[in-house]
Amino acid sequence: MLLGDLRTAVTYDLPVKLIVFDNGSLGMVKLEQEQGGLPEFGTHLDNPDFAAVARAMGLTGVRVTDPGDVDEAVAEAMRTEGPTLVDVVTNPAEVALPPRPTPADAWGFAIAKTKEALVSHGD
Ligand SMILES: Cc1ncc(C[n+]2csc(CCOP(=O)(O)OP(=O)(O)O)c2C)c(N)n1
Repeated sequence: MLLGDLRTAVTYDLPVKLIVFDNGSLGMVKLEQEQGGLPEFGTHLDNPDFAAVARAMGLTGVRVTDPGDVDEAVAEAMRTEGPTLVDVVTNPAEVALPPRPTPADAWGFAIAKTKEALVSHGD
């Protein structure tokens, strides 16, 4: 979804509810790097507050940083008329696993983490 799409939802008063799973990361790319034994590189995202972005675009924006607030935030979004975005900050360590992790994936992950440890200890 692009920024302009948010405004389209406002222009046409679309009753859409958008949920952002904000893990601050190109998580899939990070996983692929790790599978291949490569240290993580360039996958961190310096994300803005997407609820604030949504508000600037005319939607209702709700930001969740505490897991205990998810239920209420979703309920609020469903109660609210018009387009609403819920920005849920998630744990980037909750990495999606490959559908069927293989020993080769595990080996790649071990190599990647070893390289990362060696680089960080070299600081
Ligand atoms: C147009 C396009 N460019 C590049 C890719 C390659 N790609 C696959 S997953 C991914 C990262 C997606 O990151 P994000 O949207 O933050 O989701 P996450 O993997 O963290 O769940 C990229 C760049 C793609 N699928 N489509």
